[in-house]
Amino acid sequence: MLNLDIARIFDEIADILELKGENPFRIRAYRRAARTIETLTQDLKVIAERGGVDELKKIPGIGEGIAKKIVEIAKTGDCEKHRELMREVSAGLLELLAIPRVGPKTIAKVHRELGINSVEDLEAAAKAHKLAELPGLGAKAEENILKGIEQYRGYKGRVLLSNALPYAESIVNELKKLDAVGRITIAGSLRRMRETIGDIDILVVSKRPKDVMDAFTSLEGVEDVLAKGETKSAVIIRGINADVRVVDAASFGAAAHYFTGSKQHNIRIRELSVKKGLKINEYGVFRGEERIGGENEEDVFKSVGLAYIPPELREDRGEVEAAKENRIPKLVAISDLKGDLHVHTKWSDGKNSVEDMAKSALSLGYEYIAVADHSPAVGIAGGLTEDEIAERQEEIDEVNTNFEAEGTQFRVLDSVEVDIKSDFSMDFPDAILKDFDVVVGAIHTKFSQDRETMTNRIIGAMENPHVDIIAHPTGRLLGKRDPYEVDMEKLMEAAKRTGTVLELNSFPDRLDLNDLHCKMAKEYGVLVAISTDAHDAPQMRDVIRYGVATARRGWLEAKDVVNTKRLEDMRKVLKG
Ligand code: DGT
Ligand code: CA
Ligand code: CA
Repeated sequence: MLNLDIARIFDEIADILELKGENPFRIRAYRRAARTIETLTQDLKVIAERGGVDELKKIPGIGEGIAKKIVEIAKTGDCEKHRELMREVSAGLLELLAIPRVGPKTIAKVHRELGINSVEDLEAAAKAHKLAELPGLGAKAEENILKGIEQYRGYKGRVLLSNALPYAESIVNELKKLDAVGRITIAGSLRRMRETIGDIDILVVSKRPKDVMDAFTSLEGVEDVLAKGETKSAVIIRGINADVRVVDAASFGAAAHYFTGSKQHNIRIRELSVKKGLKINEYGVFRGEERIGGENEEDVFKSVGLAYIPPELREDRGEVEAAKENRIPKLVAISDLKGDLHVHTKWSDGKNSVEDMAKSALSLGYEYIAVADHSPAVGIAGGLTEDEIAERQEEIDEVNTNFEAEGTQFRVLDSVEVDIKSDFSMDFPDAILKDFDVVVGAIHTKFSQDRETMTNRIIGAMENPHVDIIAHPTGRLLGKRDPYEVDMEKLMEAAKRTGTVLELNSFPDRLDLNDLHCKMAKEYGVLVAISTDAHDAPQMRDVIRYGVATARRGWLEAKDVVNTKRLEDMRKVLKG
């Protein structure tokens, strides 16, 4: 039982309560608990077994009722409340909740009024214009719902990288405990760190494949065994498909290469091998009948005259040509980062104080953070007023003075995530913006403006002499919200011209800039800031890997990333 499983149960409870139109406060309590649990560093099951309800209640965001349920889940794998609610709704109805743009209130309404129970029902009703007749819904809503269904189908069956990677890592850790398991690796899109994952692929070297198959198909969390063979099995584990294949030690590298893909990359490698009179497949590299390599992945690349290509680049986006000419970039790594230029604190919608965030950053080996709390326009996020800026400044100064006094090289930069308003103005006047160390501009409203307007709105912000960084430049939320329309080429040109940095927001459902945009930024000579947008200290640590992975998929090296620079060098490349 992982923390994520417990969070999933509470989210499902909240979903069903929403469908039933129950008390919003109760719903919010479950959601809050789920969010807290997701980012917790300790294992909840361990806490529940050791300290029970009393110790659980000490965790902020977890009250008596939730704590009792955690104890129950830790003991039995589920709780009665969840089972009871799951009995009340059909699977089809629950599935409707996953459609972007359609909220639980709407679903409850169409279910009650029209007996809609599935995605297919909803689509048919929208197409027959039956929804538009319901109170509170209209033609526009109907159009929106159809768009949402289309988006949903596009993502269906795929999960966010962050939802698959921790599970895959825990499968690997479990299997590693077996004597029968030798080398083991994650393969597939997960090893390439794509932003969404179709299924988990794992390769294992073992002389006793049966032991591996037995262990894998009976792991905790396995919901269904789809296939169990001598060397290959497939299961559904915590809602995600996962494959494990056992291979010989002599084939491990060739298999790792083949099953890491991508398919397009593999095809290119196969073409090269044919030209050299070789055969490359998942079993090895062969000249005629003779195996000339395959134990290590390097064998595959070497045999066709290529330098090693890191998994993140294997998308047939120029990596084969680069490897031929020995110009594979030295990709940026988490250890290159010297700071985080977008975090929140209690002063807006964050959970931790300035000092907590700073200490946490220090423990990650950083030298600076920019506390970019929201500006007032983002009212629900507790935007900073002018008075609060001054009060917050005192706290920042005190934290910095304390670090200096103890000889710690660390600096909190005073910063703001200032709203770029739909009328193109900034949410703070220049007279205020000029005093911040770092200004992060961001769009939070009116995503529906047309492409030209949106492009000019962002370029306008870049032309402001105080705006250093543009946060999450396309506004997308994977699986929930499409990016707004922008002319990315024009944004890149303007960023280059104005010396504005573009953010790669590391939140797993944002990853914005995406991989292709990062590659574009590099080609334009635009610097990227890999930031977390963390709203609490654990997030700062947990989500950065997804941002760095995306930067690597975008070919970025340390020199392309502004927050790999030491403080003084970083400040020199920001405006002013
Ligand atoms: P996913 O699971 O949809 O996120 O994407 P992948 O890339 O993990 O794809 P998957 O799981 O279907 O297959 C894993 C790898 O196996 C894939 O990246 C490349 C390799 N592979 C699978 N089918 C083929 C194929 O028909 N031809 C070639 N050359 N390689 C294949
Ligand atoms: Ca896969
Ligand atoms: Ca697969």
